[in-house]
Amino acid sequence: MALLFKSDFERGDAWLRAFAEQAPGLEIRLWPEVGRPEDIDYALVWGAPEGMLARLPNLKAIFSIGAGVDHLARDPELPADVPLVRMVEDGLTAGMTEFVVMSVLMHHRFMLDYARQQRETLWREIPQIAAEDRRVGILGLGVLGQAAAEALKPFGFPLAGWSRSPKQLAGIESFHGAEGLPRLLARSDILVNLLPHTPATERILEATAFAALPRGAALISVGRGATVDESALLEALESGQIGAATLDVFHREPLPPEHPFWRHPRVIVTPHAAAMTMPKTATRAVVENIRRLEQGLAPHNLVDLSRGY
Ligand code: NDP
Ligand code: OXD
Repeated sequence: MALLFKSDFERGDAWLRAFAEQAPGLEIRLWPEVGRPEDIDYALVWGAPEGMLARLPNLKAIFSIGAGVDHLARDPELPADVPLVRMVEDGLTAGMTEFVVMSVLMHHRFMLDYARQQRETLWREIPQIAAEDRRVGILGLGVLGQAAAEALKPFGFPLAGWSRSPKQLAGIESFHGAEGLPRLLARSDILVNLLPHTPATERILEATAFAALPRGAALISVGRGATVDESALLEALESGQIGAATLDVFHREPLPPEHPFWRHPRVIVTPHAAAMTMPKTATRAVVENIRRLEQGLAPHNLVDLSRGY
């Protein structure tokens, strides 16, 4: 059995070690050394060139190295009859949970303001706000959104989330669908965007959405850049409607050097680094799904391409 590995990241060695430990019988081929295309049973990919997967005639499944599958869904030649599996693994979930908790706390405790004050050698205490008076809203209540919400619970923030389908989650006020979005926004002093990029979420955070937030709200955007109208966000930052933002994902990545976000005093930029797939734990998830597929079972975390995630 052979698996073709293609990633943009230089972490091939870690994956090879993990597969050697966890699935010694599985032959791993590192793209572009494909060998005979008909030998490839599985593909584990990030940043695959368009048409690459269509040229593997015996593929049994495509595994995305990322939780998001927009990088694959945009391939016009993506084989529609091959199961597409997104990445759900403990290392990635832990990384995103850390990043969201860190970012929420940074905005909650005015760290951007204190950093500016330090540059100005200004010793001034900013009145603290109790967590119970700071409402956090999470767009996307899937694997990562729910994990982040659980980790935020002990701090005492009033929590709410928004999803496509209705949810009942203990301690999290849940909104869904088009009519639920403005209601979620209106009660979010800190908004966490963990939405996938699909046709339905493209630029969903635009001027009207920003206007629906409480004045001065903070935005933490870690899902996909394409879900945010960046010009509208800049305007909302200029007007003070959005008080501060942590942005990890962008329309164009790497973020071009001339982009105003880089130098905006109310913006923290990170280079799409909120969470990384961890080879050791991710290999466990892939190997378990290969075992299921070989037994004729459906894999976990199958993507529904009609929804786009
Ligand atoms: P899931 O598929 O588990 O969750 C997606 C959530 O978004 C679900 O709650 C879903 O609703 C909701 N959703 C999707 N479309 C809509 C819509 N049109 N309206 C309302 N809600 C919608 O994904 P994950 O939580 O695992 O990952 C989320 C995203 O995070 C990924 O797609 C990826 O883009 C991004 N990501 C970013 C990383 C980074 O480093 N910056 C790292 C990892 C992931 P429902 O529950 O009803 O299906
Ligand atoms: C992902 C990502 O989708 O890293 O996992 O962006």
